[in-house]
Amino acid sequence: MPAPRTVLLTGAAGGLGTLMRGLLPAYGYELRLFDVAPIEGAPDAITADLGDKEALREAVRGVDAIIHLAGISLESSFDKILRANIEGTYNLYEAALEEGVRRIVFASSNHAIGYHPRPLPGDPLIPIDTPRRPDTFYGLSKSFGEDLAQLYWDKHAMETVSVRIGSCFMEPTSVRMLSVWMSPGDGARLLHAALTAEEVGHTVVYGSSDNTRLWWDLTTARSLGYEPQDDSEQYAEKLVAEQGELDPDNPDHAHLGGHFVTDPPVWPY
Ligand code: NAI
Ligand code: 15L
Repeated sequence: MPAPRTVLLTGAAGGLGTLMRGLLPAYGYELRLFDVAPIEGAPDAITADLGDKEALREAVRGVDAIIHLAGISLESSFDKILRANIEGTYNLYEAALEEGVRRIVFASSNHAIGYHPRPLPGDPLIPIDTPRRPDTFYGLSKSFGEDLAQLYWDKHAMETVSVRIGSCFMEPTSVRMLSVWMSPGDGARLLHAALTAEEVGHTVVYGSSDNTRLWWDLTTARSLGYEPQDDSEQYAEKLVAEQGELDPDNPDHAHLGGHFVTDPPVWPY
């Protein structure tokens, strides 16, 4: 597909949104920013909630594509997840459909499959079609988002790349992250590939760097043209010295989702 020029970036005030605001313009994109939180130094940013359908409709009007990062990014109460991540993502897709936007990149998460046991050294990598096993209401909302994307492709021919992001931060901060980390530079490379690849229909990919300790298979991401440049291994010596290697008998270390599988459920639901 021709490279989109104007891209709506939802969640632009957040951690990943801030990183991508810095990196994506170098690929030639003009970003339109959207977040419920105001963005300092960005007077044109749209400050609105994903529940505001009118604001969403205006935000998507005229853009070539959308990168959808907005939402609650950790476990929360079901009510909050429902409003921001489930209804919010639906509202965005409806606005995009009404305004004729043809391509969305959806920030899914490893927590859609968080209860899956993590591979031990020598085990095969986790394939992209592994059954989903959300570890939280948060992970469940990402699972919903992937299904919503599939429905809008099948019913309306609206394309989505759902990126099951591992951990995208400046540096990995845990031994688990050595396996799932995506450097900001690789994050931008993957988003660019997802925006420009031909005929993606609805494609689900894992979002990680080319980590020595990788847990999942990046073949589908690579098939979009993604060529990761980074490897977390440069941080391994320090992190392992501080934290030790992962212990397979510790449930926080035994699953893809890490501590999300054992964190106490949020109350009230
Ligand atoms: P974040 O929590 O820093 O940013 C999320 C942004 O969404 C915030 O600026 C917040 O104000 C905005 N937001 C929340 N609810 C909203 C609503 N109802 N309407 C409008 N804006 C709303 O999260 P982060 O780390 O930047 O992640 C971005 C996206 O990527 C999230 O969807 C998250 O689930 C996903 N993701 C991130 C990972 C990471 O490593 N950073 C890993 C896996 C998934
Ligand atoms: C996520 O989905 C979260 O949004 C992010 O804050 C990290 O916790 C990441 O997963 C992770 O699994 O490390």
